[in-house]
Amino acid sequence: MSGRKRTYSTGPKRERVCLVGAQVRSKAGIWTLEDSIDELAELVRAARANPVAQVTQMQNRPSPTYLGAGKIDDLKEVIEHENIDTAVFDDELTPSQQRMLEDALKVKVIDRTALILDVFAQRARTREGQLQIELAQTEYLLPRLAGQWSHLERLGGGVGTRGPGETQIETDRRLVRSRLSRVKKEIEKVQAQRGQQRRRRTRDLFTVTLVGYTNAGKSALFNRLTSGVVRSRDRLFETLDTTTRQLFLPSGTRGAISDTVGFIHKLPPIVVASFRATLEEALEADLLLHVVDVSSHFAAEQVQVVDDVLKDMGLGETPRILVLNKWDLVASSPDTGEPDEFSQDLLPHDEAAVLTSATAGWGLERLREEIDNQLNVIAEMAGTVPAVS
Ligand SMILES: Nc1nc2c(ncn2[C@@H]2O[C@H](COP(=O)(O)OP(=O)(O)OP(=O)(O)O)[C@@H](O)[C@H]2O)c(=O)[nH]1
Ligand SMILES: [Mg+2]
Repeated sequence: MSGRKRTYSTGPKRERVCLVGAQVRSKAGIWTLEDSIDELAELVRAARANPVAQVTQMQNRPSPTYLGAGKIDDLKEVIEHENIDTAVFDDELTPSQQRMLEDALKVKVIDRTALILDVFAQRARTREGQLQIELAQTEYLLPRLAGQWSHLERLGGGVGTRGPGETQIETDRRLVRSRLSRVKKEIEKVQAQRGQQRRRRTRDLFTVTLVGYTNAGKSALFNRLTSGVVRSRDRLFETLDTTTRQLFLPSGTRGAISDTVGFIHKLPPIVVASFRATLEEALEADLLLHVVDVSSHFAAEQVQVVDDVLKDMGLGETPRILVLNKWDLVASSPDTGEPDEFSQDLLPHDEAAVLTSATAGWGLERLREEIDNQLNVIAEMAGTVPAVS
């Protein structure tokens, strides 16, 4: 063996990021400021940057400048001391807040929405996914673009104000608007095709959709329940596109099952809107499988986020099974195989729930049976007979 040291290329240098969060005391929900910042750090890593510092503030009322003046000074100090390239804020900033903060901090300022869009942009693989991201990014950009020029607009036209500045505003807006309408048209085309396929597929099949927080194990379960090969990885927003496969159940009932994009705390409305079409599979589902990572410290908070998004989408009443996944990580003796008994305390009383481990293969038969039962109940209520293969 040679004693020579090997050198490894580390790729492009990762940006050094300072995480910035604020929470108004009276508005503190079940997410603490700390939980939210921990998750922001995960998102920053998913965007291939390095969270190296954080500055947070509890506030009595929201500040027009996001942080109070004293905290902004603290933040400046951290930025200098830690050699920070980018400050990432845990909420959506208004265009004027963003400009003000960039002026004050002299580093790049990114908000949670832009960060999530960035992660999505890196993940989008299909044409539809790319278009949806482009739509969301363009919609995010439009008011900010206007903001960049608003100091000129405020001058109100007239002598001395017409010039390259004003022409530039108009040109930029026109360009962005025409891009918006082009992207929307293209998306409509792709969706019309998918709608047709879906109608053909679901005419006589029950449809089941996996929904849940990002990284809960939806794709891993999907692969277990079908012979699918959706990529399942330990990083946020691995899946952006919906994949559908046939599902065969113990009683012979046949259905279609779809894997979908994951949800996250403070999911920007722009993202929900542009992914609504992807989530149409969920909108038309007979049954939802709400997958939860039971090993997460935030499991209860994540369930709440998903319930809220589903309610907002008008899916509050769709029958669902709560799938408590990653059970292997919390089972008391993981080496002894699938536990027959589990603490009932973990299970909510008002919903059907099943414990699973997609990686260890636990609970899958119970899950299939539960899906089967529920679909049969739905069929009875609707007076239809489930398709039998
Ligand atoms: N230990 C353990 N790990 C699991 C289990 N299910 C999934 N995982 C792991 O959790 C990570 C995320 O799984 P995915 O299937 O990609 O999760 P997802 O819900 O599809 O995530 P998004 O597509 O990002 O929304 C992967 O590394 C999986 O291997 C499980 O039951 N036990
Ligand atoms: Mg996935």
